[in-house]
Amino acid sequence: MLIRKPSDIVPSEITPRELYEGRREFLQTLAIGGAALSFPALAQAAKLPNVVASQYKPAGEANTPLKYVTGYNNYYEFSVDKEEPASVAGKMKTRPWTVSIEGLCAKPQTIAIDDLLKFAPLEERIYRLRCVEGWSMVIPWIGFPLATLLKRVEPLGSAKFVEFISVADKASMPNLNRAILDWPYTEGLRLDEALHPLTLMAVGLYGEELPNQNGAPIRLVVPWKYGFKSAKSIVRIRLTDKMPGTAWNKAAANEYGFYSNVNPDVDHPRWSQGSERRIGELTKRKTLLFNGYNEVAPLYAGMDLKKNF
Ligand SMILES: Nc1nc2c(c(=O)[nH]1)N[C@H]1C(S)=C(S)[C@@H](COP(=O)(O)O)O[C@H]1N2
Ligand SMILES: [Mo]
Repeated sequence: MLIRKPSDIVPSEITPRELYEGRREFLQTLAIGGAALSFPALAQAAKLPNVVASQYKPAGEANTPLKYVTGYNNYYEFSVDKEEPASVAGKMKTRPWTVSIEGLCAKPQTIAIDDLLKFAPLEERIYRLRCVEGWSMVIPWIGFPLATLLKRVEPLGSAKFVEFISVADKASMPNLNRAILDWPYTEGLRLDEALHPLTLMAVGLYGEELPNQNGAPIRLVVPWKYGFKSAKSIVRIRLTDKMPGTAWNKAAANEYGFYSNVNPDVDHPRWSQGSERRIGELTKRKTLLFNGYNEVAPLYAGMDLKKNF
């Protein structure tokens, strides 16, 4: 088994293959319609009933076509290639599945996924997802606010942060044998960020249950932060009094901070954050502070966002 220190991770493993190989035609191909890419046929997914229509929709921006949303993914437990998760992730079993919510709360509990699906009215919310690598999508998610779930366990006054822990399923995830990240994949939010109404527990997209490669059966979506904050296939949520370590921060602290708010003025050491390419489009667009979700600005009042990146 290959165990390496984070400092041994070579950029080729954390840079999209199409970029370091200089496949410049790649995104163009995506824009033209994916002719050169073989997107696998979609597995039969269950339609989610009684979904409330969205009040959340970026004005004047088209949804990213389903084949890109489900065919171009970051899911490192399965592959560091973006086209592979679609065909590899199908092996992961998402039933039975439970999520335990524990730590500094009065009523810790473990909830089965099928109860979570009925747990709160499901709403469609169309959010931008901005990856730190410089691409973005507009995705019609289906889910419920994380706040609904957190309020149910009654966080204690001492709880200040929330840690999210993804599944580490050796049977289906080939990369768990490689020290690419410190598995299981973990992420974290400050409690007030976690309680913000924009923070969503997503259980579906485009009207159906989440495909495995997008984080089935339940994943986080934090639309004003870089995509990696939105942990997939969550099994455990922990309330804590200390800022939790996160998988990417442990791998490269100078590249991935705890906050990771989308910010065009704070560049990543290897990627400019000033602009982004919407998957499926040819011209780049300017990246917006907080990914355009200005309503979260009060969460960071008085904070130096260059230091707290
Ligand atoms: N468990 C887990 N969650 C993860 C990742 C991952 O590799 N493993 N990748 C992150 C990154 S870098 C991004 S950009 C988004 C991509 O979500 P999508 O494939 O649904 O677009 O998932 C995030 N959540
Ligand atoms: Mo990402």
